[in-house]
Amino acid sequence: MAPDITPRETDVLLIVDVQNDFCPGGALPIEGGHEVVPVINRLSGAFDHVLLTQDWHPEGHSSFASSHPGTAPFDEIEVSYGPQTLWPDHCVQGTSGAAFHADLETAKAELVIRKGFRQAIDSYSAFYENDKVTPTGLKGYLKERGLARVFVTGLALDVCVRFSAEDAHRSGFETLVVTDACRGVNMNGSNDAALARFAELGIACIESGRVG
Ligand code: VGL
Ligand code: ZN
Repeated sequence: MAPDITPRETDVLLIVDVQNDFCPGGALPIEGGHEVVPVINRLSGAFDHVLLTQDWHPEGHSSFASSHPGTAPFDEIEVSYGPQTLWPDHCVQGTSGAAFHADLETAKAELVIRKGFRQAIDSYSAFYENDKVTPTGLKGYLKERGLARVFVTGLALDVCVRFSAEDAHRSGFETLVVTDACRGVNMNGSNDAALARFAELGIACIESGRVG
């Protein structure tokens, strides 16, 4: 496919959670998670602005099933801000599982947004924590710098990529998801549900080959 989208000075590549724990062999492995790395590395070269997110939980985080006796990973519980899926312990601060995939090119990144570091609240989105109101500061960063269009990539398509793309859209940024630069957990059709929601909201889904 010949590239027909040339990144502008006001575009950002947002790379969500390309961390060891989300790749095969990690604590919360996503099938083919590592396959996004070369796709994202090529895209990074085409953008002036590259931003990373890093899932970054304290030990015993409230999103871990191990913190809730009688539950198992992938159960859903009700918490103060609504339903919360419980996960295996993952991306614990300072561990190798929380590190970026070794082949991910991170040197160009201008900003790393860490999220999920508050004990009592999970944070899927790069913009807002799971209560939908506690900001990470990313919206202000983008607005203040005049960055207007966000290309979202990374892991997981149906969790942190989905929430980040929806919040980018609702925060007033033109939002595109680069589908072959993402992989999902895909529980009960959640990949398709994410794509359907993108279509509903007018979030474009594109192939990485269009960017160059
Ligand atoms: C994620 C589940 C739990 C993600 C983070 O990065 O998509 N998924 N924490
Ligand atoms: Zn997490």
